[in-house]
Amino acid sequence: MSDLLNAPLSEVDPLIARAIDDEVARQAEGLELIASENFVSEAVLEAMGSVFTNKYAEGYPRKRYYGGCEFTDVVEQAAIDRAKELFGAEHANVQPHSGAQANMAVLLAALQYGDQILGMNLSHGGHLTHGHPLNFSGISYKVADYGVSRETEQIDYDELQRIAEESRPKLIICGASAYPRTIDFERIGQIAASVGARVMADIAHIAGPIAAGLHPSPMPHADFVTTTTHKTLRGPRGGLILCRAGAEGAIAKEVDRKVFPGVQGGPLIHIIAAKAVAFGEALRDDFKEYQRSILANALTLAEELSAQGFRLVSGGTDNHLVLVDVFMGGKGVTGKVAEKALEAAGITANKNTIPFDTNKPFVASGIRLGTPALTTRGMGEEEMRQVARLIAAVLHEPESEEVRKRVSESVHELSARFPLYPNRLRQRPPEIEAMGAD
Ligand code: DSN
Repeated sequence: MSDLLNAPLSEVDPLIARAIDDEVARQAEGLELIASENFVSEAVLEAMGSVFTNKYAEGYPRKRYYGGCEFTDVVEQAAIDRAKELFGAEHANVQPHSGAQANMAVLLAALQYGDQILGMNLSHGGHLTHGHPLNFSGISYKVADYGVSRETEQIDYDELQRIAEESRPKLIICGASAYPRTIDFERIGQIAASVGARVMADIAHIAGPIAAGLHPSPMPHADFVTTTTHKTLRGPRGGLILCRAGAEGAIAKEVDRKVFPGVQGGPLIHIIAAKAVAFGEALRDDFKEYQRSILANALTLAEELSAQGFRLVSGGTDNHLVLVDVFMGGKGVTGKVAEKALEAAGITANKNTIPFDTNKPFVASGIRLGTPALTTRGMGEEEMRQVARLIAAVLHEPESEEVRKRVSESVHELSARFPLYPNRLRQRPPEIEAMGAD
């Protein structure tokens, strides 16, 4: 075992070592436009790969069920303090393994089984955990849903008020995974107050712009704020809950209890270490500049796609993502075809339903494009115009091998100008390299 303990991955498990190397190459050589993805720093990767993965630490700093938590407490307390500072929150729980578990803990803290909730419809940009019938949220609670207006394809707040009055929810869930416009958290807070509901704002997609002060914060208007940490926030894959402490810390305690022991056991301290590093990075001045560039890039991408003849859902974007109607009532291609054709040319995006979609979710009429990852690589508005033209070339002739080849070459040239993880790329030992690409 001692030999195994100290041997490199390439010797212990060549299959996995090679898959990791191939993934480094895929990320570096392609164009990543999935709106919920990003590239973390080497520092975040280092913290994630640290020996904290070995540690059990049920409980919270200074109140653990296991010994040996001295340094674990340093890490978790730093993550908590930095998250609070970043979002101006009274309380932070940094233990949720994912956004879904953060949401589950909040629903358990705020509701009784069978209570009425009101969430945004998934096909209008919401999220599974906001009340979808196949998700715990839809299984455990009575659900009413709201969406966007047919004309503007933006949230219809008057209609939301009407549905809230009709359904009398205990909790209104706002936030979205495919909504390109600013969310009026203040208005949602007013609607909730008018019907005696509480608010959970899931800011997974827009946590970065909010932290940078470039999107209005839900903190003054929501009882609970949840987010993932790996999207615009550019941290490790995980979740976070923010809330008021409440009288004598009662709300904070209830949330903490619902995370552990409510829905989770031992926290992932290596991930919490990486969250602390990412929150520290987000507190730096250059993070604001990064978020500004994400938004400017999304705007440019949207303008150029529009110039290339595509219809943008809601007419444009205020945030990091663009929802493109590639089907255009049958004149174009489905989202499914678009996703596959783009992938074959080295451009990664995901098919997405659009509001009032006539295609099924696995086919979909749209694609969702986001700029956080390419912006991390240092690409700017000129590159976004080029990316939009490459996307248009593929989608105008999705079956053409020649177009695909030409676009692939441009993708490689463009990605090579903005290196990603250069110290990880192609560092395979000769015997792994000899296994070839197939
Ligand atoms: N899967 C995430 C996204 O892509 O937006 C949401 O959970």
